[in-house]
Amino acid sequence: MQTVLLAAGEGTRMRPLTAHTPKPMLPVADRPLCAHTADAAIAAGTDELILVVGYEADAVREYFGEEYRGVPVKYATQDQQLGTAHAVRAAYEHLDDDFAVLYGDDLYDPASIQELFENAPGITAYRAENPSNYGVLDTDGERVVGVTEKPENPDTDLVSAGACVLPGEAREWLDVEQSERGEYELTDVLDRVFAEYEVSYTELDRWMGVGRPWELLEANEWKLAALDGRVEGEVAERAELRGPVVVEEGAHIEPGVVVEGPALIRSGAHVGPNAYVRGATLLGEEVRVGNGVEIKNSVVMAGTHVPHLSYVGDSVLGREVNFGANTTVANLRHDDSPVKQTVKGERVSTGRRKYGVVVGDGTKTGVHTTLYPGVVLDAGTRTEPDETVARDR
Ligand code: TTP
Repeated sequence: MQTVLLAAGEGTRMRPLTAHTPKPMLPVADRPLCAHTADAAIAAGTDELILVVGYEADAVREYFGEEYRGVPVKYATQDQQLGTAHAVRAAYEHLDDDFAVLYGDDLYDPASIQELFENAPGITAYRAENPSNYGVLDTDGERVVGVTEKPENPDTDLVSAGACVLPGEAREWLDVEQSERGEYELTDVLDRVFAEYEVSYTELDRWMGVGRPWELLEANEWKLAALDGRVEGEVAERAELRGPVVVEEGAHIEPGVVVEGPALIRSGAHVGPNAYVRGATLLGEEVRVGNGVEIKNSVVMAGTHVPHLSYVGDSVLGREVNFGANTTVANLRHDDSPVKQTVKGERVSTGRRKYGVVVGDGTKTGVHTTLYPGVVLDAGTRTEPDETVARDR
C-alpha cells in the first residue's frame, strides 16, 4: 500500500512558529510532527511514502530524503492549497495501487493506523463530544455509506477523522468540482468510493489535529509520555532524574539539576547547574538552560538559550531564542480563567488555565522582562530590559 502524507500546509494558525518551519516539521518529542504519522504508516506496512509538500518544502525533503526507515520516499508539490483532493491529485503520477491518505498535522495512535490498513478500503472515525461540528458517518451496519457535514441532529457521535485508505481506482476520481467553499475536497471523492465499494470504518482510540500553538504543547504531552527513560548523555552525580527522562547522547546535565519526567533532553543540550526542568518538557538540540532556571511543561526548540534565573512555564519557544536574565513568563491569570491567545486576529480561549507564551525564532528578551500569559512574540522580536509585555508583538 502507498501512503500519501499531506504536508504542504503553512500552518497560519501556528504563527509565528511556522515563520521558517512548515507546521508538519515542528517538533513533537523526538521527531517532527508528521514523522509520527509516517512512522505509523511504515509500522502498518506501507511500502512507499508520497509526501505532498509546498510551504518550506526543503525542510521536509531534507528530513525524509529519498528513503526513510527503509521505505522509498517520493515527493509531489502542491504550490497552492486548493483543497485535499487537489493535494492528493498532485501525487497522481506516483499512484499505482491502493493508497492511504494521512494528514501531516494530525497525530494518530499507531495501532489504529494498522487497523485502518488491514480493513481497506476504509476511513477513520472518532467519537466527538459535539458531532454537529463535524462530518458525521452514515452507516449501514459496518459499512459506511456517506458522511453528512455538520448535521443539526446527528444519530451518532461517530465523525470522520479524515485519514482513509482508497482503492487504486480512486486515483482517476480526484478531479472533483469545486465545493461551495471553493476547494477541491477529498470528501467528494469519498462519496464515489462509498457508492462503488464496501467501505469500513476504523474507530481511532486517540487522535488530535495540531493547528494552534497550545495543541503543539498537547501533542508533546502525548508523545513525551510515551517515551521510555534512558540516559545516553552525561549526567552529573549530584543531578537527579525523576520519572521517565531521556538524556540523549551529547547532552549534559550539571550538578544540582532536577529533571522530572516526562522530559526529553536532546543531543547537545546543556542544563544547569541548579536548574529545575519538569512536566512534559522538550529541550531541543543545543538548547542551554542555565543556573537557577525553571522550565515547566514547555517546548524549547533547537538552539534556544534560557541562561540564568528565568522562569518558563507552559510555553513554546521557537529556535535560537535568547532570554535575558530574570525573564519571567506568567502562566496563570489572577481570575483563574482560561488563558486566551490571538490566532489570526481573533481572541481564542486556549482552554488552558495554565498557559504561558509563544515566542518566534530568534527573539531576544532584555533582562527582567515579564511576559503575560497568552502573549505571542513574533520571530525576531526584541524587548528592553525591565519591560512588561502584556500585548503581542
Ligand atoms: P489546514 O489545517 O486547513 O491548513 P494548514 O495546515 O496550512 O493550517 P492553517 O489553517 O493554520 O493555515 O489543513 C489541514 C490538512 O490538510 C493539513 O494536513 C494540510 C492539508 N491540506 C493540504 O495538503 N492541501 C490543501 O489544499 C488543504 C486545504 C489542506
